[in-house]
Amino acid sequence: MKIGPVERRLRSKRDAGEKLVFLLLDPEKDIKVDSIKPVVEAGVDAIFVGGSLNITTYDMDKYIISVKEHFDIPVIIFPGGLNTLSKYADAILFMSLLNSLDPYWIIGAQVTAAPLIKKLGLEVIPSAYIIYGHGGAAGHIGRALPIPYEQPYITAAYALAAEMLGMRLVYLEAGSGSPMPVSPEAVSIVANTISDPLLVVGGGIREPHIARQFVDAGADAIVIGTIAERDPKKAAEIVSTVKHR
Ligand code: 1GP
Repeated sequence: MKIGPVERRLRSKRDAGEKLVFLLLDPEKDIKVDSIKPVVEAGVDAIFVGGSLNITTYDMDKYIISVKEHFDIPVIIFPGGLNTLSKYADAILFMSLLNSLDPYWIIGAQVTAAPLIKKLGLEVIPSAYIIYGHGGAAGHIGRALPIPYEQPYITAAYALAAEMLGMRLVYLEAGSGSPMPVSPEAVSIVANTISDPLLVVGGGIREPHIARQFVDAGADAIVIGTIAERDPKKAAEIVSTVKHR
């Protein structure tokens, strides 16, 4: 699968030494676009739209249209299932949950989704999704065997396997709203193990210094979601800390 324009843009920023911030918006929570304006304007590079439960394709379409009316940055689907596809997005993280115990989340959903994604004409970013520590709703729904917090080398082995399989983005996920984010040590070990994939870290990032720790450890991008819903001012601080470090 060729690299499309959205991924090219993200990679060229990364290759120029820039660190990236993605804002995750879950249509189920129906966050008003106006409330997250200061967060986006602080320098968010792309908006992820998706979630684990209670989202119809109609919700996805409606929400993405409204996000695109307000902001001129790429909207990327962060899929929670076949119900989260939308032709209005600019791209999709075509993810395999590598540490799921259920083949459905490793390859089953992808087989069903692939022809639909082709029909919708969405840009595909081949991605590995690796669930770590707490795991949150994604870990539960995705039947993950989360990697223990104190075993960063296991995370690195998954990430390396992902790169060897040709995946171009590796997403280390602690789970949305997780009480504990991924360990900076795991991020550093993974960053030193893989060379090409975009390394994305998310789940439980609520403080600027934590975000900073991850990018300093070698993450190319961080994802914030919950903090932008609860405290947009703090979320904007996180964004500017990463963008202007
Ligand atoms: C979840 O990593 C994202 O997939 C964001 O997590 O909601 O905890 O910021 P938070």
